[in-house]
Amino acid sequence: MDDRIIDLRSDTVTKPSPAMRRAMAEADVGDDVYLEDPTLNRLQARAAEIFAREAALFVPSGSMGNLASIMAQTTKGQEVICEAAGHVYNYEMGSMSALGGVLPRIVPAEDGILVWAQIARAIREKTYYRPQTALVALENTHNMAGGTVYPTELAHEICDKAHDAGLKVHLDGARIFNAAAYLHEDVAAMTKKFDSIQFCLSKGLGAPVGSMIVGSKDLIERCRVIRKLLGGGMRQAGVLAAAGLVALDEGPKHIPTDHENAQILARGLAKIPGIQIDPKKVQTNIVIFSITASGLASDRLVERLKQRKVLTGAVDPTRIRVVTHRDVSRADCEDALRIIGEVMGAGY
Ligand code: TLP
Repeated sequence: MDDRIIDLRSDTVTKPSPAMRRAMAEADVGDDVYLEDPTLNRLQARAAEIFAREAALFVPSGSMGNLASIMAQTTKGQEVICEAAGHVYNYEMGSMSALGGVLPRIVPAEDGILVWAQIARAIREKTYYRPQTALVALENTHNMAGGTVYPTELAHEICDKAHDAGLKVHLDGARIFNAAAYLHEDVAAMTKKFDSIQFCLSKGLGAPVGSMIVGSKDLIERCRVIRKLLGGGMRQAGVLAAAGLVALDEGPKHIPTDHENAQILARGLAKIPGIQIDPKKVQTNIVIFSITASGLASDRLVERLKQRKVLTGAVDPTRIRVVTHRDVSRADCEDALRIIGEVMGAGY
């Protein structure tokens, strides 16, 4: 093995591909605050087309995409039902409360996958003295549950019943293309009942920056105003959109390989003494394993692995996350397994 670093911390770490770099260098640009960036307009039109929706909006990050979608569909003092380990609740700085003035109402679910009965129990009764439930936010794939996928029927059922109860439904689809690859389904059909969808260009699809919100024209116009309010109005963003267009085109083709590599990692990890993981539960590109039986602390193992040029992430004191993406190969995953085995065996 050469000296290269195997970066398994996240699928956010990918570098732009040569095709992206070329497209970025050659992009036609204009000022998007005047709606005049032709490349950004093309990206938004393309995203809307892929999801079979009226409109789409480019935002700098998944966090802003989630927040703008939430703010566009709630008013202050209302509640948003979300899964207890969900990204929107745990990793977005409490922005829905800090900036949106709404409360997360969290519900724990097995493998991060909520079912309607759990959501129904968390809906507030309609009285004037209680906060009112406005929105349900689902996450597909579910990051901290280890990249788990919502069965489409279940997602549809939740949307239908939420709508019947007068609620909107937002999808944090940061990795919706990973879910689509796992299910062999189309993202438009999978997400057709959601009121708003946020997906990331900068994760499995490999773009350097950016996320998209997709939905109705009316939702997107409200999100555009909120994006500006949050400081996310961009100027010649076509250089980023150019990479996003390439990501939409070539990204989904790479995802099945990322999933195969995650399986290689999961099966290999399961054989290392002191590690617990059920490879059958790994559906996409995220592998979370426990090292409880080894008696080691995650931070320490992460540090030792870093010294051996394998980058991983500690989820908590006993669990570690590794994520596959287009910049790690099968050989990299095999090398990483060997190194993890050696480091664990050395009893660090
Ligand atoms: N996730 C990041 C970290 O923040 C944990 C990662 O490395 O996985 N929704 C989901 C499901 C996400 O996993 C993330 C990022 C976001 C939203 C936010 O996207 P960004 O980082 O673009 O704000």
